[in-house]
Amino acid sequence: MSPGLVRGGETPTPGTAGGPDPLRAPVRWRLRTREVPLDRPVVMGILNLTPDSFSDGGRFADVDAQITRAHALVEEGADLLDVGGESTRPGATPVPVDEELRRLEPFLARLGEIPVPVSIDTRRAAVAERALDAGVEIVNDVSGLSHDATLAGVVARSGAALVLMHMRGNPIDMTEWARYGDVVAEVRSELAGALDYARSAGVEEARIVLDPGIGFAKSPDQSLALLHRLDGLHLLGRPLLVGPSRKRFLAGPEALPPDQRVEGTLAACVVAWSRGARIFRVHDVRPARKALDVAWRIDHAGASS
Ligand code: HH2
Repeated sequence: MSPGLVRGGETPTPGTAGGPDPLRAPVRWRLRTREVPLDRPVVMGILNLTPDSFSDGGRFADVDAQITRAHALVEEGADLLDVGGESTRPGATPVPVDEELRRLEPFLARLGEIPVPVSIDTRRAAVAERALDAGVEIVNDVSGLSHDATLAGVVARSGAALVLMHMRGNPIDMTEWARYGDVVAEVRSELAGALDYARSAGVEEARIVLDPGIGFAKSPDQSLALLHRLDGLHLLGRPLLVGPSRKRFLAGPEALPPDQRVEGTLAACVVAWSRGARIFRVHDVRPARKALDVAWRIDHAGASS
């Protein structure tokens, strides 16, 4: 058995998972103080306050540059921002919690200047607590509550929204865990376990969205297969977030570097939208906004003609 998200949840049947099928029914995502409608694509802009993130590490070292970047992402069309102080790329060395907090603190102290809801990308309860004190609305845990046993309680007590992402192992060893018989069925079952665990810890279901964890304990082919069969995750009855942005599965035979994976990111987002994903975590907000808005207009063409 693999470590990580392996609580072995049951796969619910449609209509019994509590909540409408996000592929068919417009739903809303309940954050801490407001709700986000999910009938249109929701773009979550990435702001990594790290020296070593695989795509944007080290770009925004001082707090003025971070705040300027946050405003630029909002101006480009981000509905939400996801802020992180620890890289979780394959092979990344974990940072001590004090260092993660130190990286985030100047930005969190100025959180009130950010006009959209902010998510904290962390696996740690202490970091989530500080970010929640500062006013974040969402906790985005790439470990799906498997890293820190106290994080679920922190989320439940705060009334924050929660992104439960699928991974196995940890960033150092996760590539070894990329072994699946049926990647969609196994991701679904393991996410179902994480969802049960979050609910039993007191996190309200309406606040939870699920994420297949593109590139986390997934080979490039497994990431492609998950996007291809993304609708297989709707049985869980919760909205889906995807984070394909600039990831390795987009490198293709040309081995494109991260900054040349923007077009691939857009293709992945649009396909994911058409298979029912509703929230898109991206570095390149402006093109993602444009592409997803066109996808939405195509979906709704004919209604008024
Ligand atoms: N991907 C990354 C980080 N956080 N969160 C969710 N919910 N889904 C994802 O796919 C996801 C995530 C990795 O990307 P990035 O933040 O750009 O890189 P790094 O981990 O190197 O900071």
